[in-house]
Amino acid sequence: MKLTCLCQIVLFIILYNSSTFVTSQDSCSSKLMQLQLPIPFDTSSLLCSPVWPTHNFILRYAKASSDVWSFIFSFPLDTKAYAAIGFSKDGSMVGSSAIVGWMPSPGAGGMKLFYLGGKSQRDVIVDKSDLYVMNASFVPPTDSLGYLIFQLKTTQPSNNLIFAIGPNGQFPDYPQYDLPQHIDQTSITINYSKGSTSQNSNLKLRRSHGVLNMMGWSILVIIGSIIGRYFKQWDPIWFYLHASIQTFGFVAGVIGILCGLLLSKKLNSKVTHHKNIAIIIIVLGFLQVLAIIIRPGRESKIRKYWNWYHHNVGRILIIFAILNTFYGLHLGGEGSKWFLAYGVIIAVLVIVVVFLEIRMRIIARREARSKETSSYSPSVELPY
Ligand code: HEM
Ligand SMILES: *[C@@H]1O[C@H](CO)[C@@H](O)[C@H](O)[C@H]1NC(C)=O
Ligand SMILES: CC(=O)N[C@H]1CO[C@H](CO)[C@@H](O)[C@@H]1O
Repeated sequence: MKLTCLCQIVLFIILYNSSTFVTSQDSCSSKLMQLQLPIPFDTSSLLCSPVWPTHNFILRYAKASSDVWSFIFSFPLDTKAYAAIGFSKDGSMVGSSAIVGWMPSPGAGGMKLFYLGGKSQRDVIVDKSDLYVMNASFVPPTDSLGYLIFQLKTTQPSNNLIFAIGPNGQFPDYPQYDLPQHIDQTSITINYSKGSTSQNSNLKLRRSHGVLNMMGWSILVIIGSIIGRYFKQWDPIWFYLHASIQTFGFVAGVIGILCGLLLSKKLNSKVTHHKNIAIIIIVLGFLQVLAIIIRPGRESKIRKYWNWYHHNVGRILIIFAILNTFYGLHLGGEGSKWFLAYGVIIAVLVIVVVFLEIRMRIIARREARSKETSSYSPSVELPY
Protein backbone atom coordinates (compact mmCIF):
# COMPACT_ATOMS: atom_id res chain seq x y z
CA MET A 1 0.00 0.00 0.00
CA LYS A 2 2.71 2.42 1.04
CA LEU A 3 4.80 1.42 -1.93
CA THR A 4 2.12 2.15 -4.51
CA CYS A 5 1.57 5.45 -2.82
CA LEU A 6 5.26 6.28 -3.05
CA CYS A 7 5.32 5.14 -6.68
CA GLN A 8 2.47 7.47 -7.48
CA ILE A 9 4.24 10.38 -5.89
CA VAL A 10 7.45 9.60 -7.78
CA LEU A 11 5.51 9.20 -10.99
CA PHE A 12 3.76 12.49 -10.35
CA ILE A 13 7.05 14.27 -9.75
CA ILE A 14 8.54 12.82 -12.94
CA LEU A 15 5.47 13.75 -14.99
CA TYR A 16 5.30 17.16 -13.42
CA ASN A 17 8.97 17.89 -14.05
CA SER A 18 8.94 16.54 -17.58
CA SER A 19 5.89 18.61 -18.42
CA THR A 20 7.44 21.78 -17.07
CA PHE A 21 10.63 20.87 -18.88
CA VAL A 22 8.76 20.46 -22.17
CA THR A 23 6.71 23.63 -21.87
CA SER A 24 9.64 25.74 -20.64
CA GLN A 25 7.22 28.55 -19.98
CA ASP A 26 8.22 32.13 -19.85
CA SER A 27 7.73 34.29 -16.80
CA CYS A 28 8.65 37.77 -15.74
CA SER A 29 11.30 36.40 -13.39
CA SER A 30 13.09 34.53 -16.18
CA LYS A 31 15.59 36.34 -18.35
CA LEU A 32 15.33 36.59 -22.10
CA MET A 33 18.20 34.09 -22.34
CA GLN A 34 16.47 31.67 -24.67
CA LEU A 35 16.51 34.13 -27.54
CA GLN A 36 19.28 33.14 -29.89
CA LEU A 37 18.53 35.77 -32.49
CA PRO A 38 19.76 39.30 -32.02
CA ILE A 39 16.94 41.60 -30.97
CA PRO A 40 16.89 44.77 -33.06
CA PHE A 41 16.70 47.03 -30.03
CA ASP A 42 18.11 47.51 -26.58
CA THR A 43 16.62 45.02 -24.12
CA SER A 44 18.41 46.17 -20.98
CA SER A 45 15.63 48.38 -19.68
CA LEU A 46 12.58 46.31 -20.58
CA LEU A 47 9.76 46.22 -18.04
CA CYS A 48 7.79 43.01 -17.76
CA SER A 49 4.12 42.38 -17.08
CA PRO A 50 2.17 39.11 -16.88
CA VAL A 51 -0.64 40.53 -18.99
CA TRP A 52 -2.83 37.42 -19.20
CA PRO A 53 -1.91 34.81 -16.56
CA THR A 54 -4.65 32.39 -17.70
CA HIS A 55 -2.74 31.68 -20.89
CA ASN A 56 0.70 32.69 -19.69
CA PHE A 57 0.93 35.71 -22.00
CA ILE A 58 3.85 37.94 -21.00
CA LEU A 59 4.61 41.41 -22.27
CA ARG A 60 7.98 43.14 -22.07
CA TYR A 61 8.28 46.72 -23.24
CA ALA A 62 10.34 49.87 -23.09
CA LYS A 63 10.30 53.34 -24.50
CA ALA A 64 13.16 53.30 -27.01
CA SER A 65 13.12 56.93 -28.02
CA SER A 66 10.76 59.88 -27.96
CA ASP A 67 8.47 58.27 -30.52
CA VAL A 68 9.42 54.58 -30.60
CA TRP A 69 8.32 51.86 -28.19
CA SER A 70 9.80 48.36 -28.14
CA PHE A 71 7.74 45.28 -27.32
CA ILE A 72 8.41 41.59 -26.79
CA PHE A 73 5.19 39.61 -26.45
CA SER A 74 5.69 36.00 -25.39
CA PHE A 75 3.18 33.18 -25.27
CA PRO A 76 3.17 29.37 -25.08
CA LEU A 77 3.11 27.56 -28.41
CA ASP A 78 2.35 24.11 -27.03
CA THR A 79 -1.38 24.91 -27.16
CA LYS A 80 -1.13 24.94 -31.00
CA ALA A 81 -3.15 28.09 -31.34
CA TYR A 82 -2.53 31.59 -32.59
CA ALA A 83 -1.90 34.35 -30.06
CA ALA A 84 -2.82 37.97 -30.62
CA ILE A 85 -2.05 41.30 -29.00
CA GLY A 86 -4.13 44.32 -29.92
CA PHE A 87 -4.02 48.02 -29.15
CA SER A 88 -7.49 49.37 -28.53
CA LYS A 89 -8.86 52.89 -28.07
CA ASP A 90 -11.40 52.01 -25.45
CA GLY A 91 -10.83 48.36 -24.57
CA SER A 92 -13.28 46.91 -27.05
CA MET A 93 -12.21 44.71 -29.93
CA VAL A 94 -13.93 46.59 -32.74
CA GLY A 95 -11.85 49.35 -34.26
CA SER A 96 -8.52 48.15 -32.95
CA SER A 97 -5.48 46.65 -34.63
CA ALA A 98 -3.80 43.42 -33.65
CA ILE A 99 -0.55 41.58 -34.22
CA VAL A 100 -1.05 37.83 -34.51
CA GLY A 101 1.60 35.10 -34.30
CA TRP A 102 1.31 31.35 -34.83
CA MET A 103 3.33 28.20 -35.46
CA PRO A 104 1.49 25.12 -36.80
CA SER A 105 4.66 23.02 -36.75
CA PRO A 106 8.29 23.67 -35.81
CA GLY A 107 9.86 25.96 -38.34
CA ALA A 108 6.60 26.95 -40.02
CA GLY A 109 5.30 30.02 -38.28
CA GLY A 110 3.96 33.38 -39.22
CA MET A 111 2.94 36.76 -37.98
CA LYS A 112 0.50 39.21 -39.50
CA LEU A 113 -1.24 42.45 -38.74
CA PHE A 114 -5.02 42.52 -38.70
CA TYR A 115 -7.50 45.35 -38.52
CA LEU A 116 -10.46 44.30 -36.35
CA GLY A 117 -13.29 46.14 -38.07
CA GLY A 118 -16.06 43.99 -36.58
CA LYS A 119 -16.84 40.81 -34.75
CA SER A 120 -17.37 38.63 -37.78
CA GLN A 121 -14.57 37.07 -39.78
CA ARG A 122 -15.18 39.13 -42.93
CA ASP A 123 -14.60 42.35 -40.95
CA VAL A 124 -11.19 41.21 -39.76
CA ILE A 125 -8.80 42.40 -42.43
CA VAL A 126 -5.25 41.17 -42.90
CA ASP A 127 -2.31 43.52 -43.53
CA LYS A 128 -4.36 46.53 -42.58
CA SER A 129 -3.76 48.36 -39.34
CA ASP A 130 -3.71 51.66 -37.56
CA LEU A 131 -0.38 50.79 -36.00
CA TYR A 132 2.98 51.85 -37.35
CA VAL A 133 4.91 48.63 -36.73
CA MET A 134 8.68 48.42 -37.28
CA ASN A 135 11.37 45.76 -37.02
CA ALA A 136 8.84 43.02 -36.41
CA SER A 137 9.77 39.35 -36.15
CA PHE A 138 8.34 36.14 -34.80
CA VAL A 139 10.90 34.07 -32.89
CA PRO A 140 10.15 30.60 -31.54
CA PRO A 141 13.19 29.96 -29.33
CA THR A 142 11.77 26.53 -28.46
CA ASP A 143 8.94 24.46 -29.88
CA SER A 144 6.77 25.54 -27.01
CA LEU A 145 7.42 29.25 -26.69
CA GLY A 146 6.86 32.10 -29.12
CA TYR A 147 8.05 35.68 -29.11
CA LEU A 148 6.52 38.47 -31.15
CA ILE A 149 9.17 41.17 -31.29
CA PHE A 150 8.21 44.57 -32.66
CA GLN A 151 8.46 48.29 -32.29
CA LEU A 152 5.68 50.84 -32.55
CA LYS A 153 6.24 54.30 -33.88
CA THR A 154 4.18 56.34 -31.45
CA THR A 155 4.83 58.77 -28.66
CA GLN A 156 2.47 56.86 -26.36
CA PRO A 157 0.91 53.48 -27.16
CA SER A 158 -2.66 52.96 -25.98
CA ASN A 159 -2.87 51.59 -22.46
CA ASN A 160 -5.93 49.57 -23.41
CA LEU A 161 -4.57 46.22 -24.58
CA ILE A 162 -6.54 43.27 -25.86
CA PHE A 163 -5.39 39.68 -26.18
CA ALA A 164 -6.85 36.65 -27.86
CA ILE A 165 -6.03 32.99 -28.27
CA GLY A 166 -7.22 30.93 -31.22
CA PRO A 167 -8.88 27.54 -31.46
CA ASN A 168 -6.61 24.50 -31.24
CA GLY A 169 -5.03 23.58 -34.58
CA GLN A 170 -6.62 26.39 -36.63
CA PHE A 171 -4.35 29.05 -38.09
CA PRO A 172 -4.62 31.93 -40.55
CA ASP A 173 -3.23 30.13 -43.57
CA TYR A 174 -1.58 31.31 -46.73
CA PRO A 175 -2.72 32.92 -49.03
CA GLN A 176 -5.92 34.48 -47.58
CA TYR A 177 -4.82 34.55 -43.94
CA ASP A 178 -8.41 34.29 -42.72
CA LEU A 179 -8.18 34.53 -38.96
CA PRO A 180 -10.38 32.02 -37.11
CA GLN A 181 -12.39 33.45 -34.22
CA HIS A 182 -10.69 33.22 -30.83
CA ILE A 183 -11.77 30.77 -28.16
CA ASP A 184 -10.79 33.14 -25.39
CA GLN A 185 -10.10 36.86 -25.19
CA THR A 186 -9.37 39.53 -22.64
CA SER A 187 -9.19 43.26 -22.41
CA ILE A 188 -6.91 45.00 -19.92
CA THR A 189 -5.63 48.41 -18.96
CA ILE A 190 -1.90 48.65 -18.40
CA ASN A 191 0.05 51.34 -16.57
CA TYR A 192 3.26 51.48 -18.59
CA SER A 193 5.24 53.24 -15.89
CA LYS A 194 4.51 50.54 -13.29
CA GLY A 195 3.78 47.51 -15.44
CA SER A 196 0.62 46.89 -13.45
CA THR A 197 -2.50 45.70 -15.20
CA SER A 198 -6.19 45.62 -14.42
CA GLN A 199 -9.29 44.40 -16.14
CA ASN A 200 -10.62 47.01 -18.53
CA SER A 201 -13.33 48.93 -16.73
CA ASN A 202 -14.90 50.45 -19.84
CA LEU A 203 -15.86 46.99 -20.93
CA LYS A 204 -17.69 46.25 -17.68
CA LEU A 205 -19.49 49.56 -17.97
CA ARG A 206 -20.38 48.79 -21.59
CA ARG A 207 -21.77 45.38 -20.63
CA SER A 208 -23.81 46.82 -17.76
CA HIS A 209 -25.14 49.57 -20.01
CA GLY A 210 -26.19 47.07 -22.66
CA VAL A 211 -27.69 44.45 -20.39
CA LEU A 212 -29.57 46.91 -18.15
CA ASN A 213 -31.12 48.78 -21.08
CA MET A 214 -31.99 45.63 -22.93
CA MET A 215 -33.56 44.02 -19.85
CA GLY A 216 -35.23 47.20 -18.65
CA TRP A 217 -36.71 49.14 -21.56
CA SER A 218 -36.65 46.49 -24.20
CA ILE A 219 -37.84 43.31 -22.48
CA LEU A 220 -39.40 43.95 -19.05
CA VAL A 221 -41.41 46.98 -20.17
CA ILE A 222 -42.86 44.93 -23.04
CA ILE A 223 -43.76 42.04 -20.72
CA GLY A 224 -45.33 44.50 -18.27
CA SER A 225 -47.39 46.05 -21.08
CA ILE A 226 -48.57 42.63 -22.23
CA ILE A 227 -49.81 41.90 -18.72
CA GLY A 228 -51.51 45.29 -18.58
CA ARG A 229 -53.31 44.81 -21.85
CA TYR A 230 -54.26 41.14 -21.88
CA PHE A 231 -54.58 39.95 -18.29
CA LYS A 232 -57.07 42.38 -16.80
CA GLN A 233 -59.33 39.45 -15.90
CA TRP A 234 -56.90 38.67 -13.08
CA ASP A 235 -57.97 41.63 -11.02
CA PRO A 236 -56.21 43.03 -9.01
CA ILE A 237 -53.14 40.84 -9.51
CA TRP A 238 -52.59 42.12 -13.03
CA PHE A 239 -52.25 45.66 -11.71
CA TYR A 240 -49.65 44.81 -9.09
CA LEU A 241 -47.70 42.73 -11.60
CA HIS A 242 -47.92 45.45 -14.25
CA ALA A 243 -46.92 48.21 -11.86
CA SER A 244 -44.03 46.32 -10.29
CA ILE A 245 -42.60 44.99 -13.58
CA GLN A 246 -42.77 48.47 -15.13
CA THR A 247 -41.13 50.01 -12.06
CA PHE A 248 -38.38 47.41 -12.23
CA GLY A 249 -37.89 47.96 -15.96
CA PHE A 250 -37.88 51.72 -15.49
CA VAL A 251 -35.28 51.65 -12.71
CA ALA A 252 -33.02 49.21 -14.61
CA GLY A 253 -33.42 51.30 -17.77
CA VAL A 254 -32.60 54.59 -16.05
CA ILE A 255 -29.45 53.09 -14.52
CA GLY A 256 -28.60 51.60 -17.92
CA ILE A 257 -28.91 54.97 -19.64
CA LEU A 258 -26.81 56.62 -16.93
CA CYS A 259 -24.12 53.97 -17.54
CA GLY A 260 -24.36 54.82 -21.24
CA LEU A 261 -23.93 58.54 -20.64
CA LEU A 262 -20.94 57.89 -18.39
CA LEU A 263 -19.47 55.56 -21.02
CA SER A 264 -19.82 58.03 -23.85
CA LYS A 265 -18.21 60.67 -21.66
CA LYS A 266 -15.31 58.39 -20.73
CA LEU A 267 -14.73 57.29 -24.32
CA ASN A 268 -15.45 60.70 -25.74
CA SER A 269 -17.55 58.98 -28.37
CA LYS A 270 -20.00 60.63 -30.73
CA VAL A 271 -23.12 58.52 -30.54
CA THR A 272 -25.53 61.43 -31.08
CA HIS A 273 -28.55 59.53 -32.41
CA HIS A 274 -28.20 56.70 -29.92
CA LYS A 275 -28.03 59.25 -27.12
CA ASN A 276 -30.96 61.33 -28.43
CA ILE A 277 -33.21 58.28 -28.71
CA ALA A 278 -32.19 57.34 -25.17
CA ILE A 279 -33.24 60.79 -23.96
CA ILE A 280 -36.62 60.42 -25.70
CA ILE A 281 -37.04 57.04 -24.02
CA ILE A 282 -36.20 58.36 -20.58
CA VAL A 283 -38.61 61.32 -21.03
CA LEU A 284 -41.40 58.98 -22.14
CA GLY A 285 -40.57 56.76 -19.16
CA PHE A 286 -40.93 59.68 -16.77
CA LEU A 287 -44.22 60.66 -18.43
CA GLN A 288 -45.51 57.16 -17.76
CA VAL A 289 -44.48 57.34 -14.11
CA LEU A 290 -46.15 60.74 -13.86
CA ALA A 291 -49.27 59.35 -15.52
CA ILE A 292 -49.51 56.59 -12.92
CA ILE A 293 -49.24 59.12 -10.10
CA ILE A 294 -51.96 61.45 -11.41
CA ARG A 295 -54.26 58.85 -12.93
CA PRO A 296 -57.98 59.59 -12.57
CA GLY A 297 -60.30 57.04 -10.96
CA ARG A 298 -61.70 54.24 -13.09
CA GLU A 299 -65.16 55.76 -13.20
CA SER A 300 -63.92 59.25 -14.02
CA LYS A 301 -65.02 60.79 -17.32
CA ILE A 302 -61.54 61.70 -18.43
CA ARG A 303 -60.25 58.19 -17.70
CA LYS A 304 -60.88 57.33 -21.38
CA TYR A 305 -58.42 60.01 -22.51
CA TRP A 306 -55.97 59.05 -19.83
CA ASN A 307 -56.08 55.42 -21.08
CA TRP A 308 -55.49 56.54 -24.63
CA TYR A 309 -52.54 58.66 -23.52
CA HIS A 310 -50.97 56.03 -21.24
CA HIS A 311 -51.24 53.28 -23.85
CA ASN A 312 -49.86 55.29 -26.73
CA VAL A 313 -46.95 56.79 -24.83
CA GLY A 314 -46.13 53.21 -23.81
CA ARG A 315 -46.25 51.99 -27.40
CA ILE A 316 -44.01 54.78 -28.69
CA LEU A 317 -41.58 54.09 -25.85
CA ILE A 318 -41.42 50.39 -26.75
CA ILE A 319 -40.82 51.11 -30.45
CA PHE A 320 -37.97 53.50 -29.64
CA ALA A 321 -36.53 51.04 -27.12
CA ILE A 322 -36.43 48.16 -29.62
CA LEU A 323 -34.91 50.41 -32.29
CA ASN A 324 -32.27 51.78 -29.93
CA THR A 325 -31.35 48.31 -28.70
CA PHE A 326 -30.61 47.08 -32.21
CA TYR A 327 -28.86 50.35 -33.00
CA GLY A 328 -26.75 50.07 -29.83
CA LEU A 329 -25.76 46.50 -30.66
CA HIS A 330 -24.72 47.76 -34.08
CA LEU A 331 -22.71 50.67 -32.64
CA GLY A 332 -20.99 48.34 -30.19
CA GLY A 333 -20.00 46.15 -33.12
CA GLU A 334 -21.63 43.23 -31.38
CA GLY A 335 -21.48 39.88 -33.10
CA SER A 336 -24.46 38.19 -34.71
CA LYS A 337 -24.93 36.21 -31.48
CA TRP A 338 -26.43 39.21 -29.69
CA PHE A 339 -28.57 40.31 -32.63
CA LEU A 340 -29.89 36.80 -32.94
CA ALA A 341 -30.61 36.43 -29.22
CA TYR A 342 -32.42 39.76 -28.97
CA GLY A 343 -34.17 39.19 -32.31
CA VAL A 344 -35.49 35.84 -31.08
CA ILE A 345 -36.75 37.40 -27.83
CA ILE A 346 -38.58 40.14 -29.76
CA ALA A 347 -39.99 37.62 -32.24
CA VAL A 348 -41.35 35.46 -29.40
CA LEU A 349 -42.90 38.53 -27.73
CA VAL A 350 -44.51 39.60 -31.03
CA ILE A 351 -45.98 36.11 -31.54
CA VAL A 352 -47.34 36.16 -27.97
CA VAL A 353 -48.89 39.61 -28.54
CA VAL A 354 -50.51 38.58 -31.83
CA PHE A 355 -51.94 35.45 -30.21
CA LEU A 356 -53.28 37.32 -27.17
CA GLU A 357 -54.68 40.13 -29.31
CA ILE A 358 -56.63 37.70 -31.50
CA ARG A 359 -57.87 35.81 -28.45
CA MET A 360 -58.97 39.03 -26.79
CA ARG A 361 -60.86 40.19 -29.88
CA ILE A 362 -62.60 36.83 -30.26
CA ILE A 363 -63.72 36.92 -26.63
CA ALA A 364 -64.87 40.55 -26.97
CA ARG A 365 -66.91 39.73 -30.08
CA ARG A 366 -68.45 36.67 -28.44
CA GLU A 367 -69.48 38.73 -25.43
CA ALA A 368 -70.84 41.50 -27.62
CA ARG A 369 -72.97 38.95 -29.46
CA SER A 370 -74.29 37.41 -26.23
CA LYS A 371 -75.07 40.95 -25.09
CA GLU A 372 -77.33 41.40 -28.11
CA THR A 373 -79.26 38.23 -27.24
CA SER A 374 -79.45 38.59 -23.48
CA SER A 375 -80.35 41.85 -21.84
CA TYR A 376 -77.66 41.85 -19.19
CA SER A 377 -74.03 41.05 -19.75
CA PRO A 378 -70.89 42.76 -18.54
CA SER A 379 -69.54 44.86 -21.33
CA VAL A 380 -66.02 44.19 -22.38
CA GLU A 381 -64.30 47.06 -23.99
CA LEU A 382 -61.15 46.86 -26.01
CA PRO A 383 -58.58 48.80 -24.05
CA TYR A 384 -57.22 51.17 -26.64
C1 HEM B 1 -11.71 36.54 -37.21
C2 HEM B 1 -11.34 37.03 -36.09
C3 HEM B 1 -12.26 37.41 -34.94
C4 HEM B 1 -13.61 37.20 -34.79
C5 HEM B 1 -14.57 36.52 -35.75
C6 HEM B 1 -13.96 37.73 -33.49
C7 HEM B 1 -15.24 37.72 -32.94
C8 HEM B 1 -15.57 38.17 -31.70
C9 HEM B 1 -16.88 38.06 -31.06
C10 HEM B 1 -18.10 37.40 -31.69
C11 HEM B 1 -16.81 38.64 -29.84
C12 HEM B 1 -17.91 38.77 -28.80
C13 HEM B 1 -17.73 37.65 -27.83
C14 HEM B 1 -18.65 37.70 -26.66
O1 HEM B 1 -19.31 38.72 -26.45
O2 HEM B 1 -18.70 36.69 -25.95
C15 HEM B 1 -15.46 39.12 -29.66
C16 HEM B 1 -14.99 39.78 -28.53
C17 HEM B 1 -13.68 40.17 -28.32
N1 HEM B 1 -12.62 39.98 -29.17
FE1 HEM B 1 -12.73 39.15 -31.03
N2 HEM B 1 -12.84 38.26 -32.90
C18 HEM B 1 -11.78 38.09 -33.75
C19 HEM B 1 -10.45 38.46 -33.53
C20 HEM B 1 -9.96 39.07 -32.37
C21 HEM B 1 -8.58 39.38 -32.10
C22 HEM B 1 -7.42 39.11 -33.04
C23 HEM B 1 -8.53 39.95 -30.84
C24 HEM B 1 -7.35 40.46 -30.03
C25 HEM B 1 -6.21 40.79 -30.42
C26 HEM B 1 -9.88 40.00 -30.35
C27 HEM B 1 -10.23 40.49 -29.10
C28 HEM B 1 -11.49 40.48 -28.58
C29 HEM B 1 -11.83 41.03 -27.29
C30 HEM B 1 -10.86 41.67 -26.30
C31 HEM B 1 -13.21 40.84 -27.13
C32 HEM B 1 -14.05 41.26 -25.91
C33 HEM B 1 -14.24 42.75 -25.92
C34 HEM B 1 -15.34 43.23 -26.84
O3 HEM B 1 -16.42 42.65 -26.82
O4 HEM B 1 -15.08 44.19 -27.56
N3 HEM B 1 -10.71 39.46 -31.29
N4 HEM B 1 -14.72 38.82 -30.80
C1 LIG C 1 0.73 54.81 -13.25
O1 LIG C 1 1.48 54.63 -12.07
C2 LIG C 1 2.21 55.79 -11.67
C3 LIG C 1 3.13 55.44 -10.52
O2 LIG C 1 2.39 54.89 -9.46
C4 LIG C 1 1.23 56.90 -11.33
O3 LIG C 1 1.92 58.06 -10.95
C5 LIG C 1 0.39 57.19 -12.56
O4 LIG C 1 -0.60 58.16 -12.26
C6 LIG C 1 -0.28 55.93 -13.07
N1 LIG C 1 -0.89 56.23 -14.36
C7 LIG C 1 -2.16 55.97 -14.60
C8 LIG C 1 -2.65 56.29 -15.96
O5 LIG C 1 -2.90 55.47 -13.77
C1 LIG D 1 17.85 47.33 -35.98
C2 LIG D 1 16.84 47.69 -37.02
O1 LIG D 1 16.54 46.94 -37.92
N1 LIG D 1 16.32 48.88 -36.89
C3 LIG D 1 15.37 49.43 -37.87
C4 LIG D 1 13.98 49.49 -37.28
O2 LIG D 1 13.10 50.13 -38.20
C5 LIG D 1 13.50 51.46 -38.56
C6 LIG D 1 12.42 52.00 -39.46
O3 LIG D 1 12.00 51.10 -40.44
C7 LIG D 1 14.85 51.44 -39.23
O4 LIG D 1 15.26 52.77 -39.55
C8 LIG D 1 15.84 50.80 -38.31
O5 LIG D 1 17.08 50.67 -38.96
